[in-house]
Amino acid sequence: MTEHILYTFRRCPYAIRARMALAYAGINMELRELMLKDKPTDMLKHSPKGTVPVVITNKGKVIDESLDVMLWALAHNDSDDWLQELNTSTELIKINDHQFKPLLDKYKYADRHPELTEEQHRDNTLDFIAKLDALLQQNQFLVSDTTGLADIAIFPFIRQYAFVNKSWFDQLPYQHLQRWLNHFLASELFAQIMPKFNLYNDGFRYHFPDNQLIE
Ligand SMILES: N[C@@H](CCC(=O)N[C@@H](CS)C(=O)NCC(=O)O)C(=O)O
Repeated sequence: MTEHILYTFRRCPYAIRARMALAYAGINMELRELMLKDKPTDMLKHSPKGTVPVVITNKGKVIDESLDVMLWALAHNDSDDWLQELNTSTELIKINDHQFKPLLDKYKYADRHPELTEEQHRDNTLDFIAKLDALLQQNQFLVSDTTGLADIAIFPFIRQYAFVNKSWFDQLPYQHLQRWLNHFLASELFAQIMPKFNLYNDGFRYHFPDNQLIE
């Protein structure tokens, strides 16, 4: 049987959330690593919008939005109930993707947005950061005391945010968010989906989630 195919880029937060859900669900796939400036033509043929992640199922269905990839994975297997409190989670993810992410990009690439200083761009992110910390003060994770969809969908963006200036992030008065970030950074699931893969355009393909090179 043909395998499902995953086009991915290691550091992309959307691709990270998708790989975490796919690995958690234990879905076997063929992983194809790419660089954004050199996208495989066969990926673009299936998904001309040219963003990662892209999944092509063994039935030929194209899934090219990261949240849809996560939901597809969890529909196969969700043994720890990541789909709990789905409406609350989806609302939080929407804020992350549509409000926080643009502010994160402006902070991360402040030199491209000289209308404000880096500190001013950073200040604009703090409402969401404080909101997450407040949620994590109430529960161990964002919507309950166990990991859910929102945690995995948002974690890669907070990781990116924290590492813009890690020493600044670490001294923020947001210890719940720091604890939560550290939990996922140290998790086996994150380690499992972050090895460095050679590029599909250089002829390399891998089994996922066991990360074995396909000979
Ligand atoms: N809404 C999309 C966004 C995905 C996205 O923007 N991914 C970035 C990489 S992190 C991308 O592929 N950008 C295309 C490019 O830079 O050429 C999703 O959730 O999958």
